[in-house]
Amino acid sequence: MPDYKFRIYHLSGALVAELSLPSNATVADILTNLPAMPTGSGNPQHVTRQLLHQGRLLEEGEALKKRFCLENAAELQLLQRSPEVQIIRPETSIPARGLSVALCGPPTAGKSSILLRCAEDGFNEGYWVPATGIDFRKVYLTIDGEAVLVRLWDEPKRQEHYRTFQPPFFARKAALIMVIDITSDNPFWQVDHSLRLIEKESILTKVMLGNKVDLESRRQISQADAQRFASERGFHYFETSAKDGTNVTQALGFTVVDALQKAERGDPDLPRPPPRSRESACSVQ
Ligand SMILES: Nc1nc2c(ncn2[C@@H]2O[C@H](COP(=O)(O)OP(=O)(O)OP(=O)(O)O)[C@@H](O)[C@H]2O)c(=O)[nH]1
Ligand SMILES: [Mg+2]
Repeated sequence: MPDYKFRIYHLSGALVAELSLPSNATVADILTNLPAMPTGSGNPQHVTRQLLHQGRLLEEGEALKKRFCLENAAELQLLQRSPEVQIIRPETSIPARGLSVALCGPPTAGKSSILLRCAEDGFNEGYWVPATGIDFRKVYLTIDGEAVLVRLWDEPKRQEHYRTFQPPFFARKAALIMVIDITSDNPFWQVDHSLRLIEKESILTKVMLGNKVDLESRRQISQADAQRFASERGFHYFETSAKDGTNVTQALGFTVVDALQKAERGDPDLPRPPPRSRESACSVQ
């Protein structure tokens, strides 16, 4: 049986790809084989993609053989869009879903400042030390209009990790946001050590923030080098400023959408989602 040939176009008419796929392939196989789209901003971005054939939306599981049995070539249109993410203050609706996200990283990289930017859209010039050692804030997002509660945890000082009365900091977190300081001459201090601490945890998504980009003239590490370090360790990389807010919402939104999508997909390689929490009908930690 010959392969099927597909030409995929943007709605603008620009050609996206030409593919040859075996007759037992599905619509999902076409989507998987499409090239990644440039994001423009340089930041990672989630894109939802769907295909149209002669004006009809195709289901992902649809078999190509059944759909195109009379043809050996077809033209399809690609629909794609990014989820719209906003931080909402104050809470305006009851979130349907919730998850816990851990902020961690070297001292003074800006973890507490990222937390404050997310929770209150504020910034402190001085060091900001949480009174209790461990701090967490509730941050409400909307993703395409759906409210999501993010429990954002600030990493305690190192010695707090080892206090016996506290549960391990990284346990039951859906995602990890590692903050590094691009103006530091040792920006990756203890990053690999932290990664060893989370080896056994159910972390779905890892994001690294190269923070303090408002201090560009004091930059010690190039974006390309930081990006390479991050992706070698399985992190998505953003450059942020907790001071002026650059990319903070985008990075948090990406983290949350990615973790929720992975939890929903229920990939067999991923840890099972934990039980439902009180405030959430469909919750992952
Ligand atoms: N210019 C600039 N300064 C920042 C930024 N983020 C944090 N800072 C400053 O960096 C210092 C440390 O910030 P924190 O948020 O306390 O850093 P941290 O990672 O929580 O530090 P520890 O909890 O002590 O490990 C403070 O003086 C902040 O004002 C940023 O994006 N730009
Ligand atoms: Mg702090």
